Amino acid sequence: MRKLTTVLVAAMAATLLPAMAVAASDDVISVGFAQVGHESDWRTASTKSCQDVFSTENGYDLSFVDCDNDEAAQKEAVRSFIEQDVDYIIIDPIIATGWDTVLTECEDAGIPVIVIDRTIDDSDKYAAWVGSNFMTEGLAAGEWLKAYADAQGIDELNILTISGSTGSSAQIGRSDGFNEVAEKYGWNLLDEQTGDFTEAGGQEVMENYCKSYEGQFNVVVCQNDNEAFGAMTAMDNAGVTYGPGNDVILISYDACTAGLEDVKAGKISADFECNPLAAPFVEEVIKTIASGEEPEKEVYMVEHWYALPDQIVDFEINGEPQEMTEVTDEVIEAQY
Ligand code: GYE
Repeated sequence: MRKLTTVLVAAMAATLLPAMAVAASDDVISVGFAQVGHESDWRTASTKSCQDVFSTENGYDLSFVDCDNDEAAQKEAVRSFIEQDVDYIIIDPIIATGWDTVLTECEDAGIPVIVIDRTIDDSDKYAAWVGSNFMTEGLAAGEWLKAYADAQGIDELNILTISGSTGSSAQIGRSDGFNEVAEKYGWNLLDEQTGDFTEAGGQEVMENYCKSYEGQFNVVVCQNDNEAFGAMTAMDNAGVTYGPGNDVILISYDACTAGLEDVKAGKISADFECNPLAAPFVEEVIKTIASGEEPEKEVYMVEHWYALPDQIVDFEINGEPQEMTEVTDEVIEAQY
């Protein structure tokens, strides 16, 4: 771990002896990152964010493990970081529960754990969490749908959901938030099956939906953009039209670049952002811990709700007015 004295000595050495290499090996901060997998554009951006911030040039030694959506492999990865005696462990938990034992092992080893993105719901033995409010995302999608359907004069909503990986906090929050709104307004929730946050999963579920619910649905909610890409392929093949003015209102989450391109193209009706660029905030947490202070336990990412002008409507979440962002080429250009 980088110690203040080491830093000062290194700085002095740099001034006095510029020709000497000053980066002693104990200056390097070792970080183990147990990543969920590589299932989506969101995930690719999250991985890149961590690799960019925790780079060798920035003074880090990053052990990165892609856990390929396998909970057991993820716990193994964390235990291997304990074996390596890394300075910090970052976990993006595949599922929200079952963590207390391994977090206790981290605590016993004296290694601070920083949780990113998805939450751990059955243990608080970690230093900090940096991520998104998935419940808010679900509520936003629901309340937007209410305001949009009202504006369009659509009074019957028959909804199919393609959910994310079952038991992940992203899935739980988005489902709970959206379904709470659906119950409040008495919408017809026809079905909810998992597409595991992948394009192939989204396509497969939508192919089945197109057969089982032919002519019976007018809303499809995909819990991430990659599922929406797959769902669109399935609807194209089944002759179902989607997007503003068509058979189906298509709602998505993440708002990655390709997702926003589909909003701009009039395919996705509204896209609710989830921001994957958490690593700079994680670095702040590490610096706070290294300086001997206690970090904020929860840090929330800032997120936007995206649509084209005709789909931008006023709505509130628990009495709080929400702003929507128009998708333009500049917005797409700047997105992850
Ligand atoms: O929405 C999805 C990814 O955990 C918020 O996981 C993340 C989700 C994201 O695979 O695209």
